[in-house]
Amino acid sequence: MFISKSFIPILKNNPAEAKIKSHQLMLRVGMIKQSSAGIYSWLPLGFKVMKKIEKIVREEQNRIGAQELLMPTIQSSDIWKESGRYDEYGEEMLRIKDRQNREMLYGPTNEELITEIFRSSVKSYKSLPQLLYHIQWKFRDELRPRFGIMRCREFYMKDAYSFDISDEEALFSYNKFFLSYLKTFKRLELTAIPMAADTGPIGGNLSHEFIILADTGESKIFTDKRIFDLNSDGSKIEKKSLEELRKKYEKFYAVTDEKFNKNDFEKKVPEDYRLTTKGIEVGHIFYFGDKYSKPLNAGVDLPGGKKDFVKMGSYGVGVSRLVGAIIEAKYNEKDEVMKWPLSVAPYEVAIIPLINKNEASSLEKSKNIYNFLKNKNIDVILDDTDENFSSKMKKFNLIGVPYQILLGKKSHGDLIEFVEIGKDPQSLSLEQIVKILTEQKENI
Ligand code: 5CA
Repeated sequence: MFISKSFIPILKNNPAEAKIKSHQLMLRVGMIKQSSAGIYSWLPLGFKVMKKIEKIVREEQNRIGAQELLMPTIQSSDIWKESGRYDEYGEEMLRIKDRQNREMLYGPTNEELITEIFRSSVKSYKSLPQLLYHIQWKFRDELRPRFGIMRCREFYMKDAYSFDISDEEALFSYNKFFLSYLKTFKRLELTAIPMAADTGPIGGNLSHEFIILADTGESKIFTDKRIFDLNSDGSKIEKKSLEELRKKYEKFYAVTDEKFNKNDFEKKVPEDYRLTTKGIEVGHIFYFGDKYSKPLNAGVDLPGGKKDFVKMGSYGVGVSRLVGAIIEAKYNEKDEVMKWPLSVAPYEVAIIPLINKNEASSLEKSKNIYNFLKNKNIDVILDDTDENFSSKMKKFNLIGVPYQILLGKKSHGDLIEFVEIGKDPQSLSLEQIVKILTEQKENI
């Protein structure tokens, strides 16, 4: 992409209405535009990041054997009446009437609809387990939408649902998602900690929120610091290995506000390891047994001929919220610099030439480099405007493209000035640059 042809409407200053850095930055560099309260258009730069996040989320769902489908955004109220949640859900649900005066709604979540799909075709335990997911827009008429896309009304969510024959099998499914979430957030270069959490309107009695630390987060958390040193390395997708993984995490006290108990906290966590802080919920998993399968009558034949309701769980990732959450985690406030993880960066490398009357060849040279990198499958953007060098650099530091090629005075001959944001510049050949980028990408 050449910046002169791109649609990246950058603002000169931070918009006054934005209170936290992710909201400020997303408006400032033209990633999103508010269309009405809590509802946003995703402009090319923001959309690109979100799509890259979505791809990683999808890959990690597929890896544990979940199958993707797509349910509609608009649902009939009938199934919600069957489950009893139509009245329960309250004003957060956007209710709509069609021309036949039928009660419809814009889905805030999909437990009912997926159960209805399941019950219409699965009849035997032989077809279980089933792990199904989709990535779709949701609408929740939040009382106080705020912080841009962090708490908005229309948002993009990955929601998965598991169907199993018994509690034991269902917990195996739950643990698969537990692992998959740890892997997903790691690939996004986030440390997301699973914390025992309340289940709210989704229900059930086993639930973990995946939370990343941030002062601007809306979740209050109480945790043992040692949980930050854990990882999922070596875990296999088998019952015992996944059970051990979850136990390894659950050994440490880590809970959200609603689950907090002062006595437990002080008893279980030595003083030096106690951390009370705030975080952003980027994912939430639930186990709720037959809460939906029973009222919706979703049962299967068991081996002995008896019938039972399937045991279900649901598993959400806030795909659009993650765009803001990554900014909150990665933005360097002191230097006013953003650095996207390479895995989701809107562009992987920016070519920033110094273009002035005396250096007409600089643009030519940068176009050659651009084509060379494109051919190597590197996602590159070239700043071909005639802005001065330092304002170009400032702009890219805000956009957060993690690598920059600076074709200024320090690049001569075959040696090019190459910078990874936050690190010292290096003088490298184009081949060396490609090697670095390709190797980095292989690790994602
Ligand atoms: N059905 C379940 C799991 S599939 C469910 O809806 N869970 S949830 O309510 O916890 O939402 C899942 C994720 O969506 C949350 O962890 C959060 O990251 C994201 N999310 C929820 N509400 C909003 C909102 N108003 N704005 C942006 N993201 C949201």
